Amino acid sequence: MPSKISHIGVAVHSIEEAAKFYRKLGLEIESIEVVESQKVRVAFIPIGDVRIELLEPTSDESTVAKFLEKKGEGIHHLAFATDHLQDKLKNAEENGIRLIDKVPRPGAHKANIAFLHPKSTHGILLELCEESHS
Ligand code: CMX
Repeated sequence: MPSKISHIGVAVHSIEEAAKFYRKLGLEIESIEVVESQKVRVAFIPIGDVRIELLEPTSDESTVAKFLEKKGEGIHHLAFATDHLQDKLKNAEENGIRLIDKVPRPGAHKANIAFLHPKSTHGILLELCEESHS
């Protein structure tokens, strides 16, 4: 079973603008990277052993750009940390859960990730995240 919440993805127009808000609460960005395959720039803000993941689209074709256009800024996805990700995906599919990714793919922070479709999770875009321990 998933072991903890890894991070909470938040769609924003600008990481720099959003960072000003988090700084007022005493929270700082730990790292920023571009995930080319998802056409996003991501910034991680640690809070306890969870992170806020700010997601800024790098292209109009990014799924995050579409989300911002339709819904505006806000919570985009929830990520559960898990091990044995490929097995978890197989198990989820066998249990009738709709997968967006049948095979794990590289995400930020050297993690392997896969998404479950919000239509089969009661409305949340759910990411399963196999965190890197290196
Ligand atoms: N959370 C909850 N529901 C969502 C959602 C989200 N983030 N994004 C879309 N939906 C819902 C919509 O509200 C819509 O519901 P209705 O039909 O009831 O209106 C439905 O899903 C379809 O939405 P859409 O706008 O037509 O979007 P698409 O079907 O084109 O894409 C999704 C939706 C989830 C399949 C797509 O965003 C996806 O593949 N996401 C996974 C990849 C991703 O999000 N990458 C960015 C982050 C990368 C990272 O963290 O590294």
